Amino acid sequence: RACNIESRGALIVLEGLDRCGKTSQSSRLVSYMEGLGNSVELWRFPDRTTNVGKMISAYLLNQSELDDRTIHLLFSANRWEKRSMMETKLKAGTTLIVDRYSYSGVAFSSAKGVDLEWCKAPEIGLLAPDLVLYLDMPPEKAAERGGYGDERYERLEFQKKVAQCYRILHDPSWKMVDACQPMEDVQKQLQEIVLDHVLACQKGKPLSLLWS
Ligand code: Z5A
Repeated sequence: RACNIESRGALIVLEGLDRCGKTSQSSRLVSYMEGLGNSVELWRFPDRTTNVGKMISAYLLNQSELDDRTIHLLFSANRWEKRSMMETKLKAGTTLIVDRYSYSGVAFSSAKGVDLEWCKAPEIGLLAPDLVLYLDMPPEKAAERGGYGDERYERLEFQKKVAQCYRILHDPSWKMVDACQPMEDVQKQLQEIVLDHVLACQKGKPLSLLWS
């Protein structure tokens, strides 16, 4: 299903393991796009500022315990509560660079053993990204970067399982970028990839929906 619209912003998602450089590269991409005169915003999931986001944040900080499916649905709800704003911004011509999205949701929950199809179900009907940039990096290398903090999931063994789940989710349209390269090299490759996609959206590529 697709809703036909004219020129619009692009929905660009960065995914990858903890410490692969998503946050650094997302903000660099935003600066780059702004420098070219584009209307662009940096978004991230979880959005810890909402009420749902605050519950997620407490869970990640190990300040609360939640059943695996319950926290999965909260992560999904956190995307649903931003969905209409996302659509409005895109239709108004703003490109969104999004640090983590539904793929993180599915990869992290299925890494705990929750059925993958069950994990995908609540994401169906969210807006599909125009581009997924996967910052590819072995979990061992990622763990060496600045070390892990105290948040839940920041453990090597778990990150290895997450990497396997990302491999299952991966589809040929994803752009894989070697995240072990120096920051500037990764940045350059990302810049080259995004422009074509932004142009396609400006030319009227329709919005589509996830996993439907
Ligand atoms: N989660 C979930 O379970 N379900 C969901 O639906 C969603 C998320 C959306 C949120 O973490 C946690 O929630 C996350 C997934 C789960 N758990 N884990 N793991 P978050 O989003 O708040 O945190 P994060 O995404 O893991 O961010 P991060 O730890 O900050 O990693 P990053 O953004 O990928 O990397 P970075 O901050 O840009 O860089 C990390 C360090 O590496 C930093 O010191 C950089 O200077 C350095 N760095 C970056 N790039 C390079 C290069 N190229 N060379 C050398 N050093 C570099």
